[in-house]
Amino acid sequence: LRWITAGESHGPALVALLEGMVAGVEVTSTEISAQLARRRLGYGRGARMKFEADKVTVIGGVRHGRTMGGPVAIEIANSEWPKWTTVMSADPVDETELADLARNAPLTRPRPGHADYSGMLKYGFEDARPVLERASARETAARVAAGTVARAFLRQALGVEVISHVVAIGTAANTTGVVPTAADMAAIDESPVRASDTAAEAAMIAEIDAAKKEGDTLGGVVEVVVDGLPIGLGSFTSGENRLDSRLAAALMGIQAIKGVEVGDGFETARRRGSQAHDEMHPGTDGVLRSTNRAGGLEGGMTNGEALRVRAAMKPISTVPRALSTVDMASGAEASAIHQRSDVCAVPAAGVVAESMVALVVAQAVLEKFGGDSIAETVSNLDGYVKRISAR
Ligand code: EPS
Repeated sequence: LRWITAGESHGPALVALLEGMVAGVEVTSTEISAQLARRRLGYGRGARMKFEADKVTVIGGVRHGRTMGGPVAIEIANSEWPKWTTVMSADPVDETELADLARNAPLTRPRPGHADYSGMLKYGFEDARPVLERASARETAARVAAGTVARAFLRQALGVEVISHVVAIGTAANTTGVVPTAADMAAIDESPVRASDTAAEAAMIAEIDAAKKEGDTLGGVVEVVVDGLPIGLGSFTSGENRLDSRLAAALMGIQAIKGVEVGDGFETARRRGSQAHDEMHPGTDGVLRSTNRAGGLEGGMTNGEALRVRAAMKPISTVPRALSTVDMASGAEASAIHQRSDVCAVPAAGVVAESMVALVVAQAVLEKFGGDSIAETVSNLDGYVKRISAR
């Protein structure tokens, strides 16, 4: 399974391509739109989320609500495109018309923390526009669209749901240690910050309000959980086969993610061995564990416990209280670009992280069990499950 996206933040549309998905997975554009709607929510997002709409069209790979085995192509048209037809035109435009457009004024004051500075130098642009258009986290809409197909596959082949919750926003954190289950998802989606703990939710909202008042932005931490995966997805045989390395790469590839933890992650490093691992006991239905500090992964393979990974998002780098920078046109000290921004996009990052985890896990499932149709994948999986449970 592989995927790619194309498109710019203010372009006509984003496109997601997913290749290698088996035939027979039930998925509709309504379902994709529902996932995209989840990504747009969250307390602390900016004005653009309100006036812009994601319009989904499945371009290929699906017929009558089922995948056909070929590449799945999904277009997410941007309802704001009419305002950008000249600035973002793919074809050459009249230079004088462009020069008159305030919207096209060159962006020469790179935002610290953003791709602007290195991108301008690396690609030889005197204007940050072409950098920020593609670096923008708007692109995550396309990942969520592709991820919807992956999560439909996981639900239909394995009966598992990919869920997430916000663990921290700024210094406001959920310290309960309670890991939510699929049954908690509706309540988490109801929470304005997608928190699973009401005390933490109130503190997170207060922290967003305070940051907004002070012209500032906030980051945070999200946790993705997948319970019910078969033992043995991923492999210890080499670094790139380890499922944790693949999950980390996929999560780090999300805009603004600065850290990833598997299970108890960095906390595990502070513990002694006797307190760091998950002891095993004989059970009627296989081995039993009373803890899941490893986050469901040992030796780069799923071990039958809930998969649990966290991603840390930095505060959004378009800071209203503009940061100091250098004007790349004049070389003079300046204030960084700022027109508008979200205060916090951590709740949305949770939905994006779910999508990336769904894609990586679906890829590992297809690698292990293969098949051209979902029925074939399931039959291969059943044979394997029988074999390992006979031991
Ligand atoms: C983004 C900046 C904002 C966000 C955008 C991501 O856009 P603008 O610069 O036009 O205000 O609204 O996110 C989305 C549009 C989206 O759909 O998530 C950025 O710089 O990453």
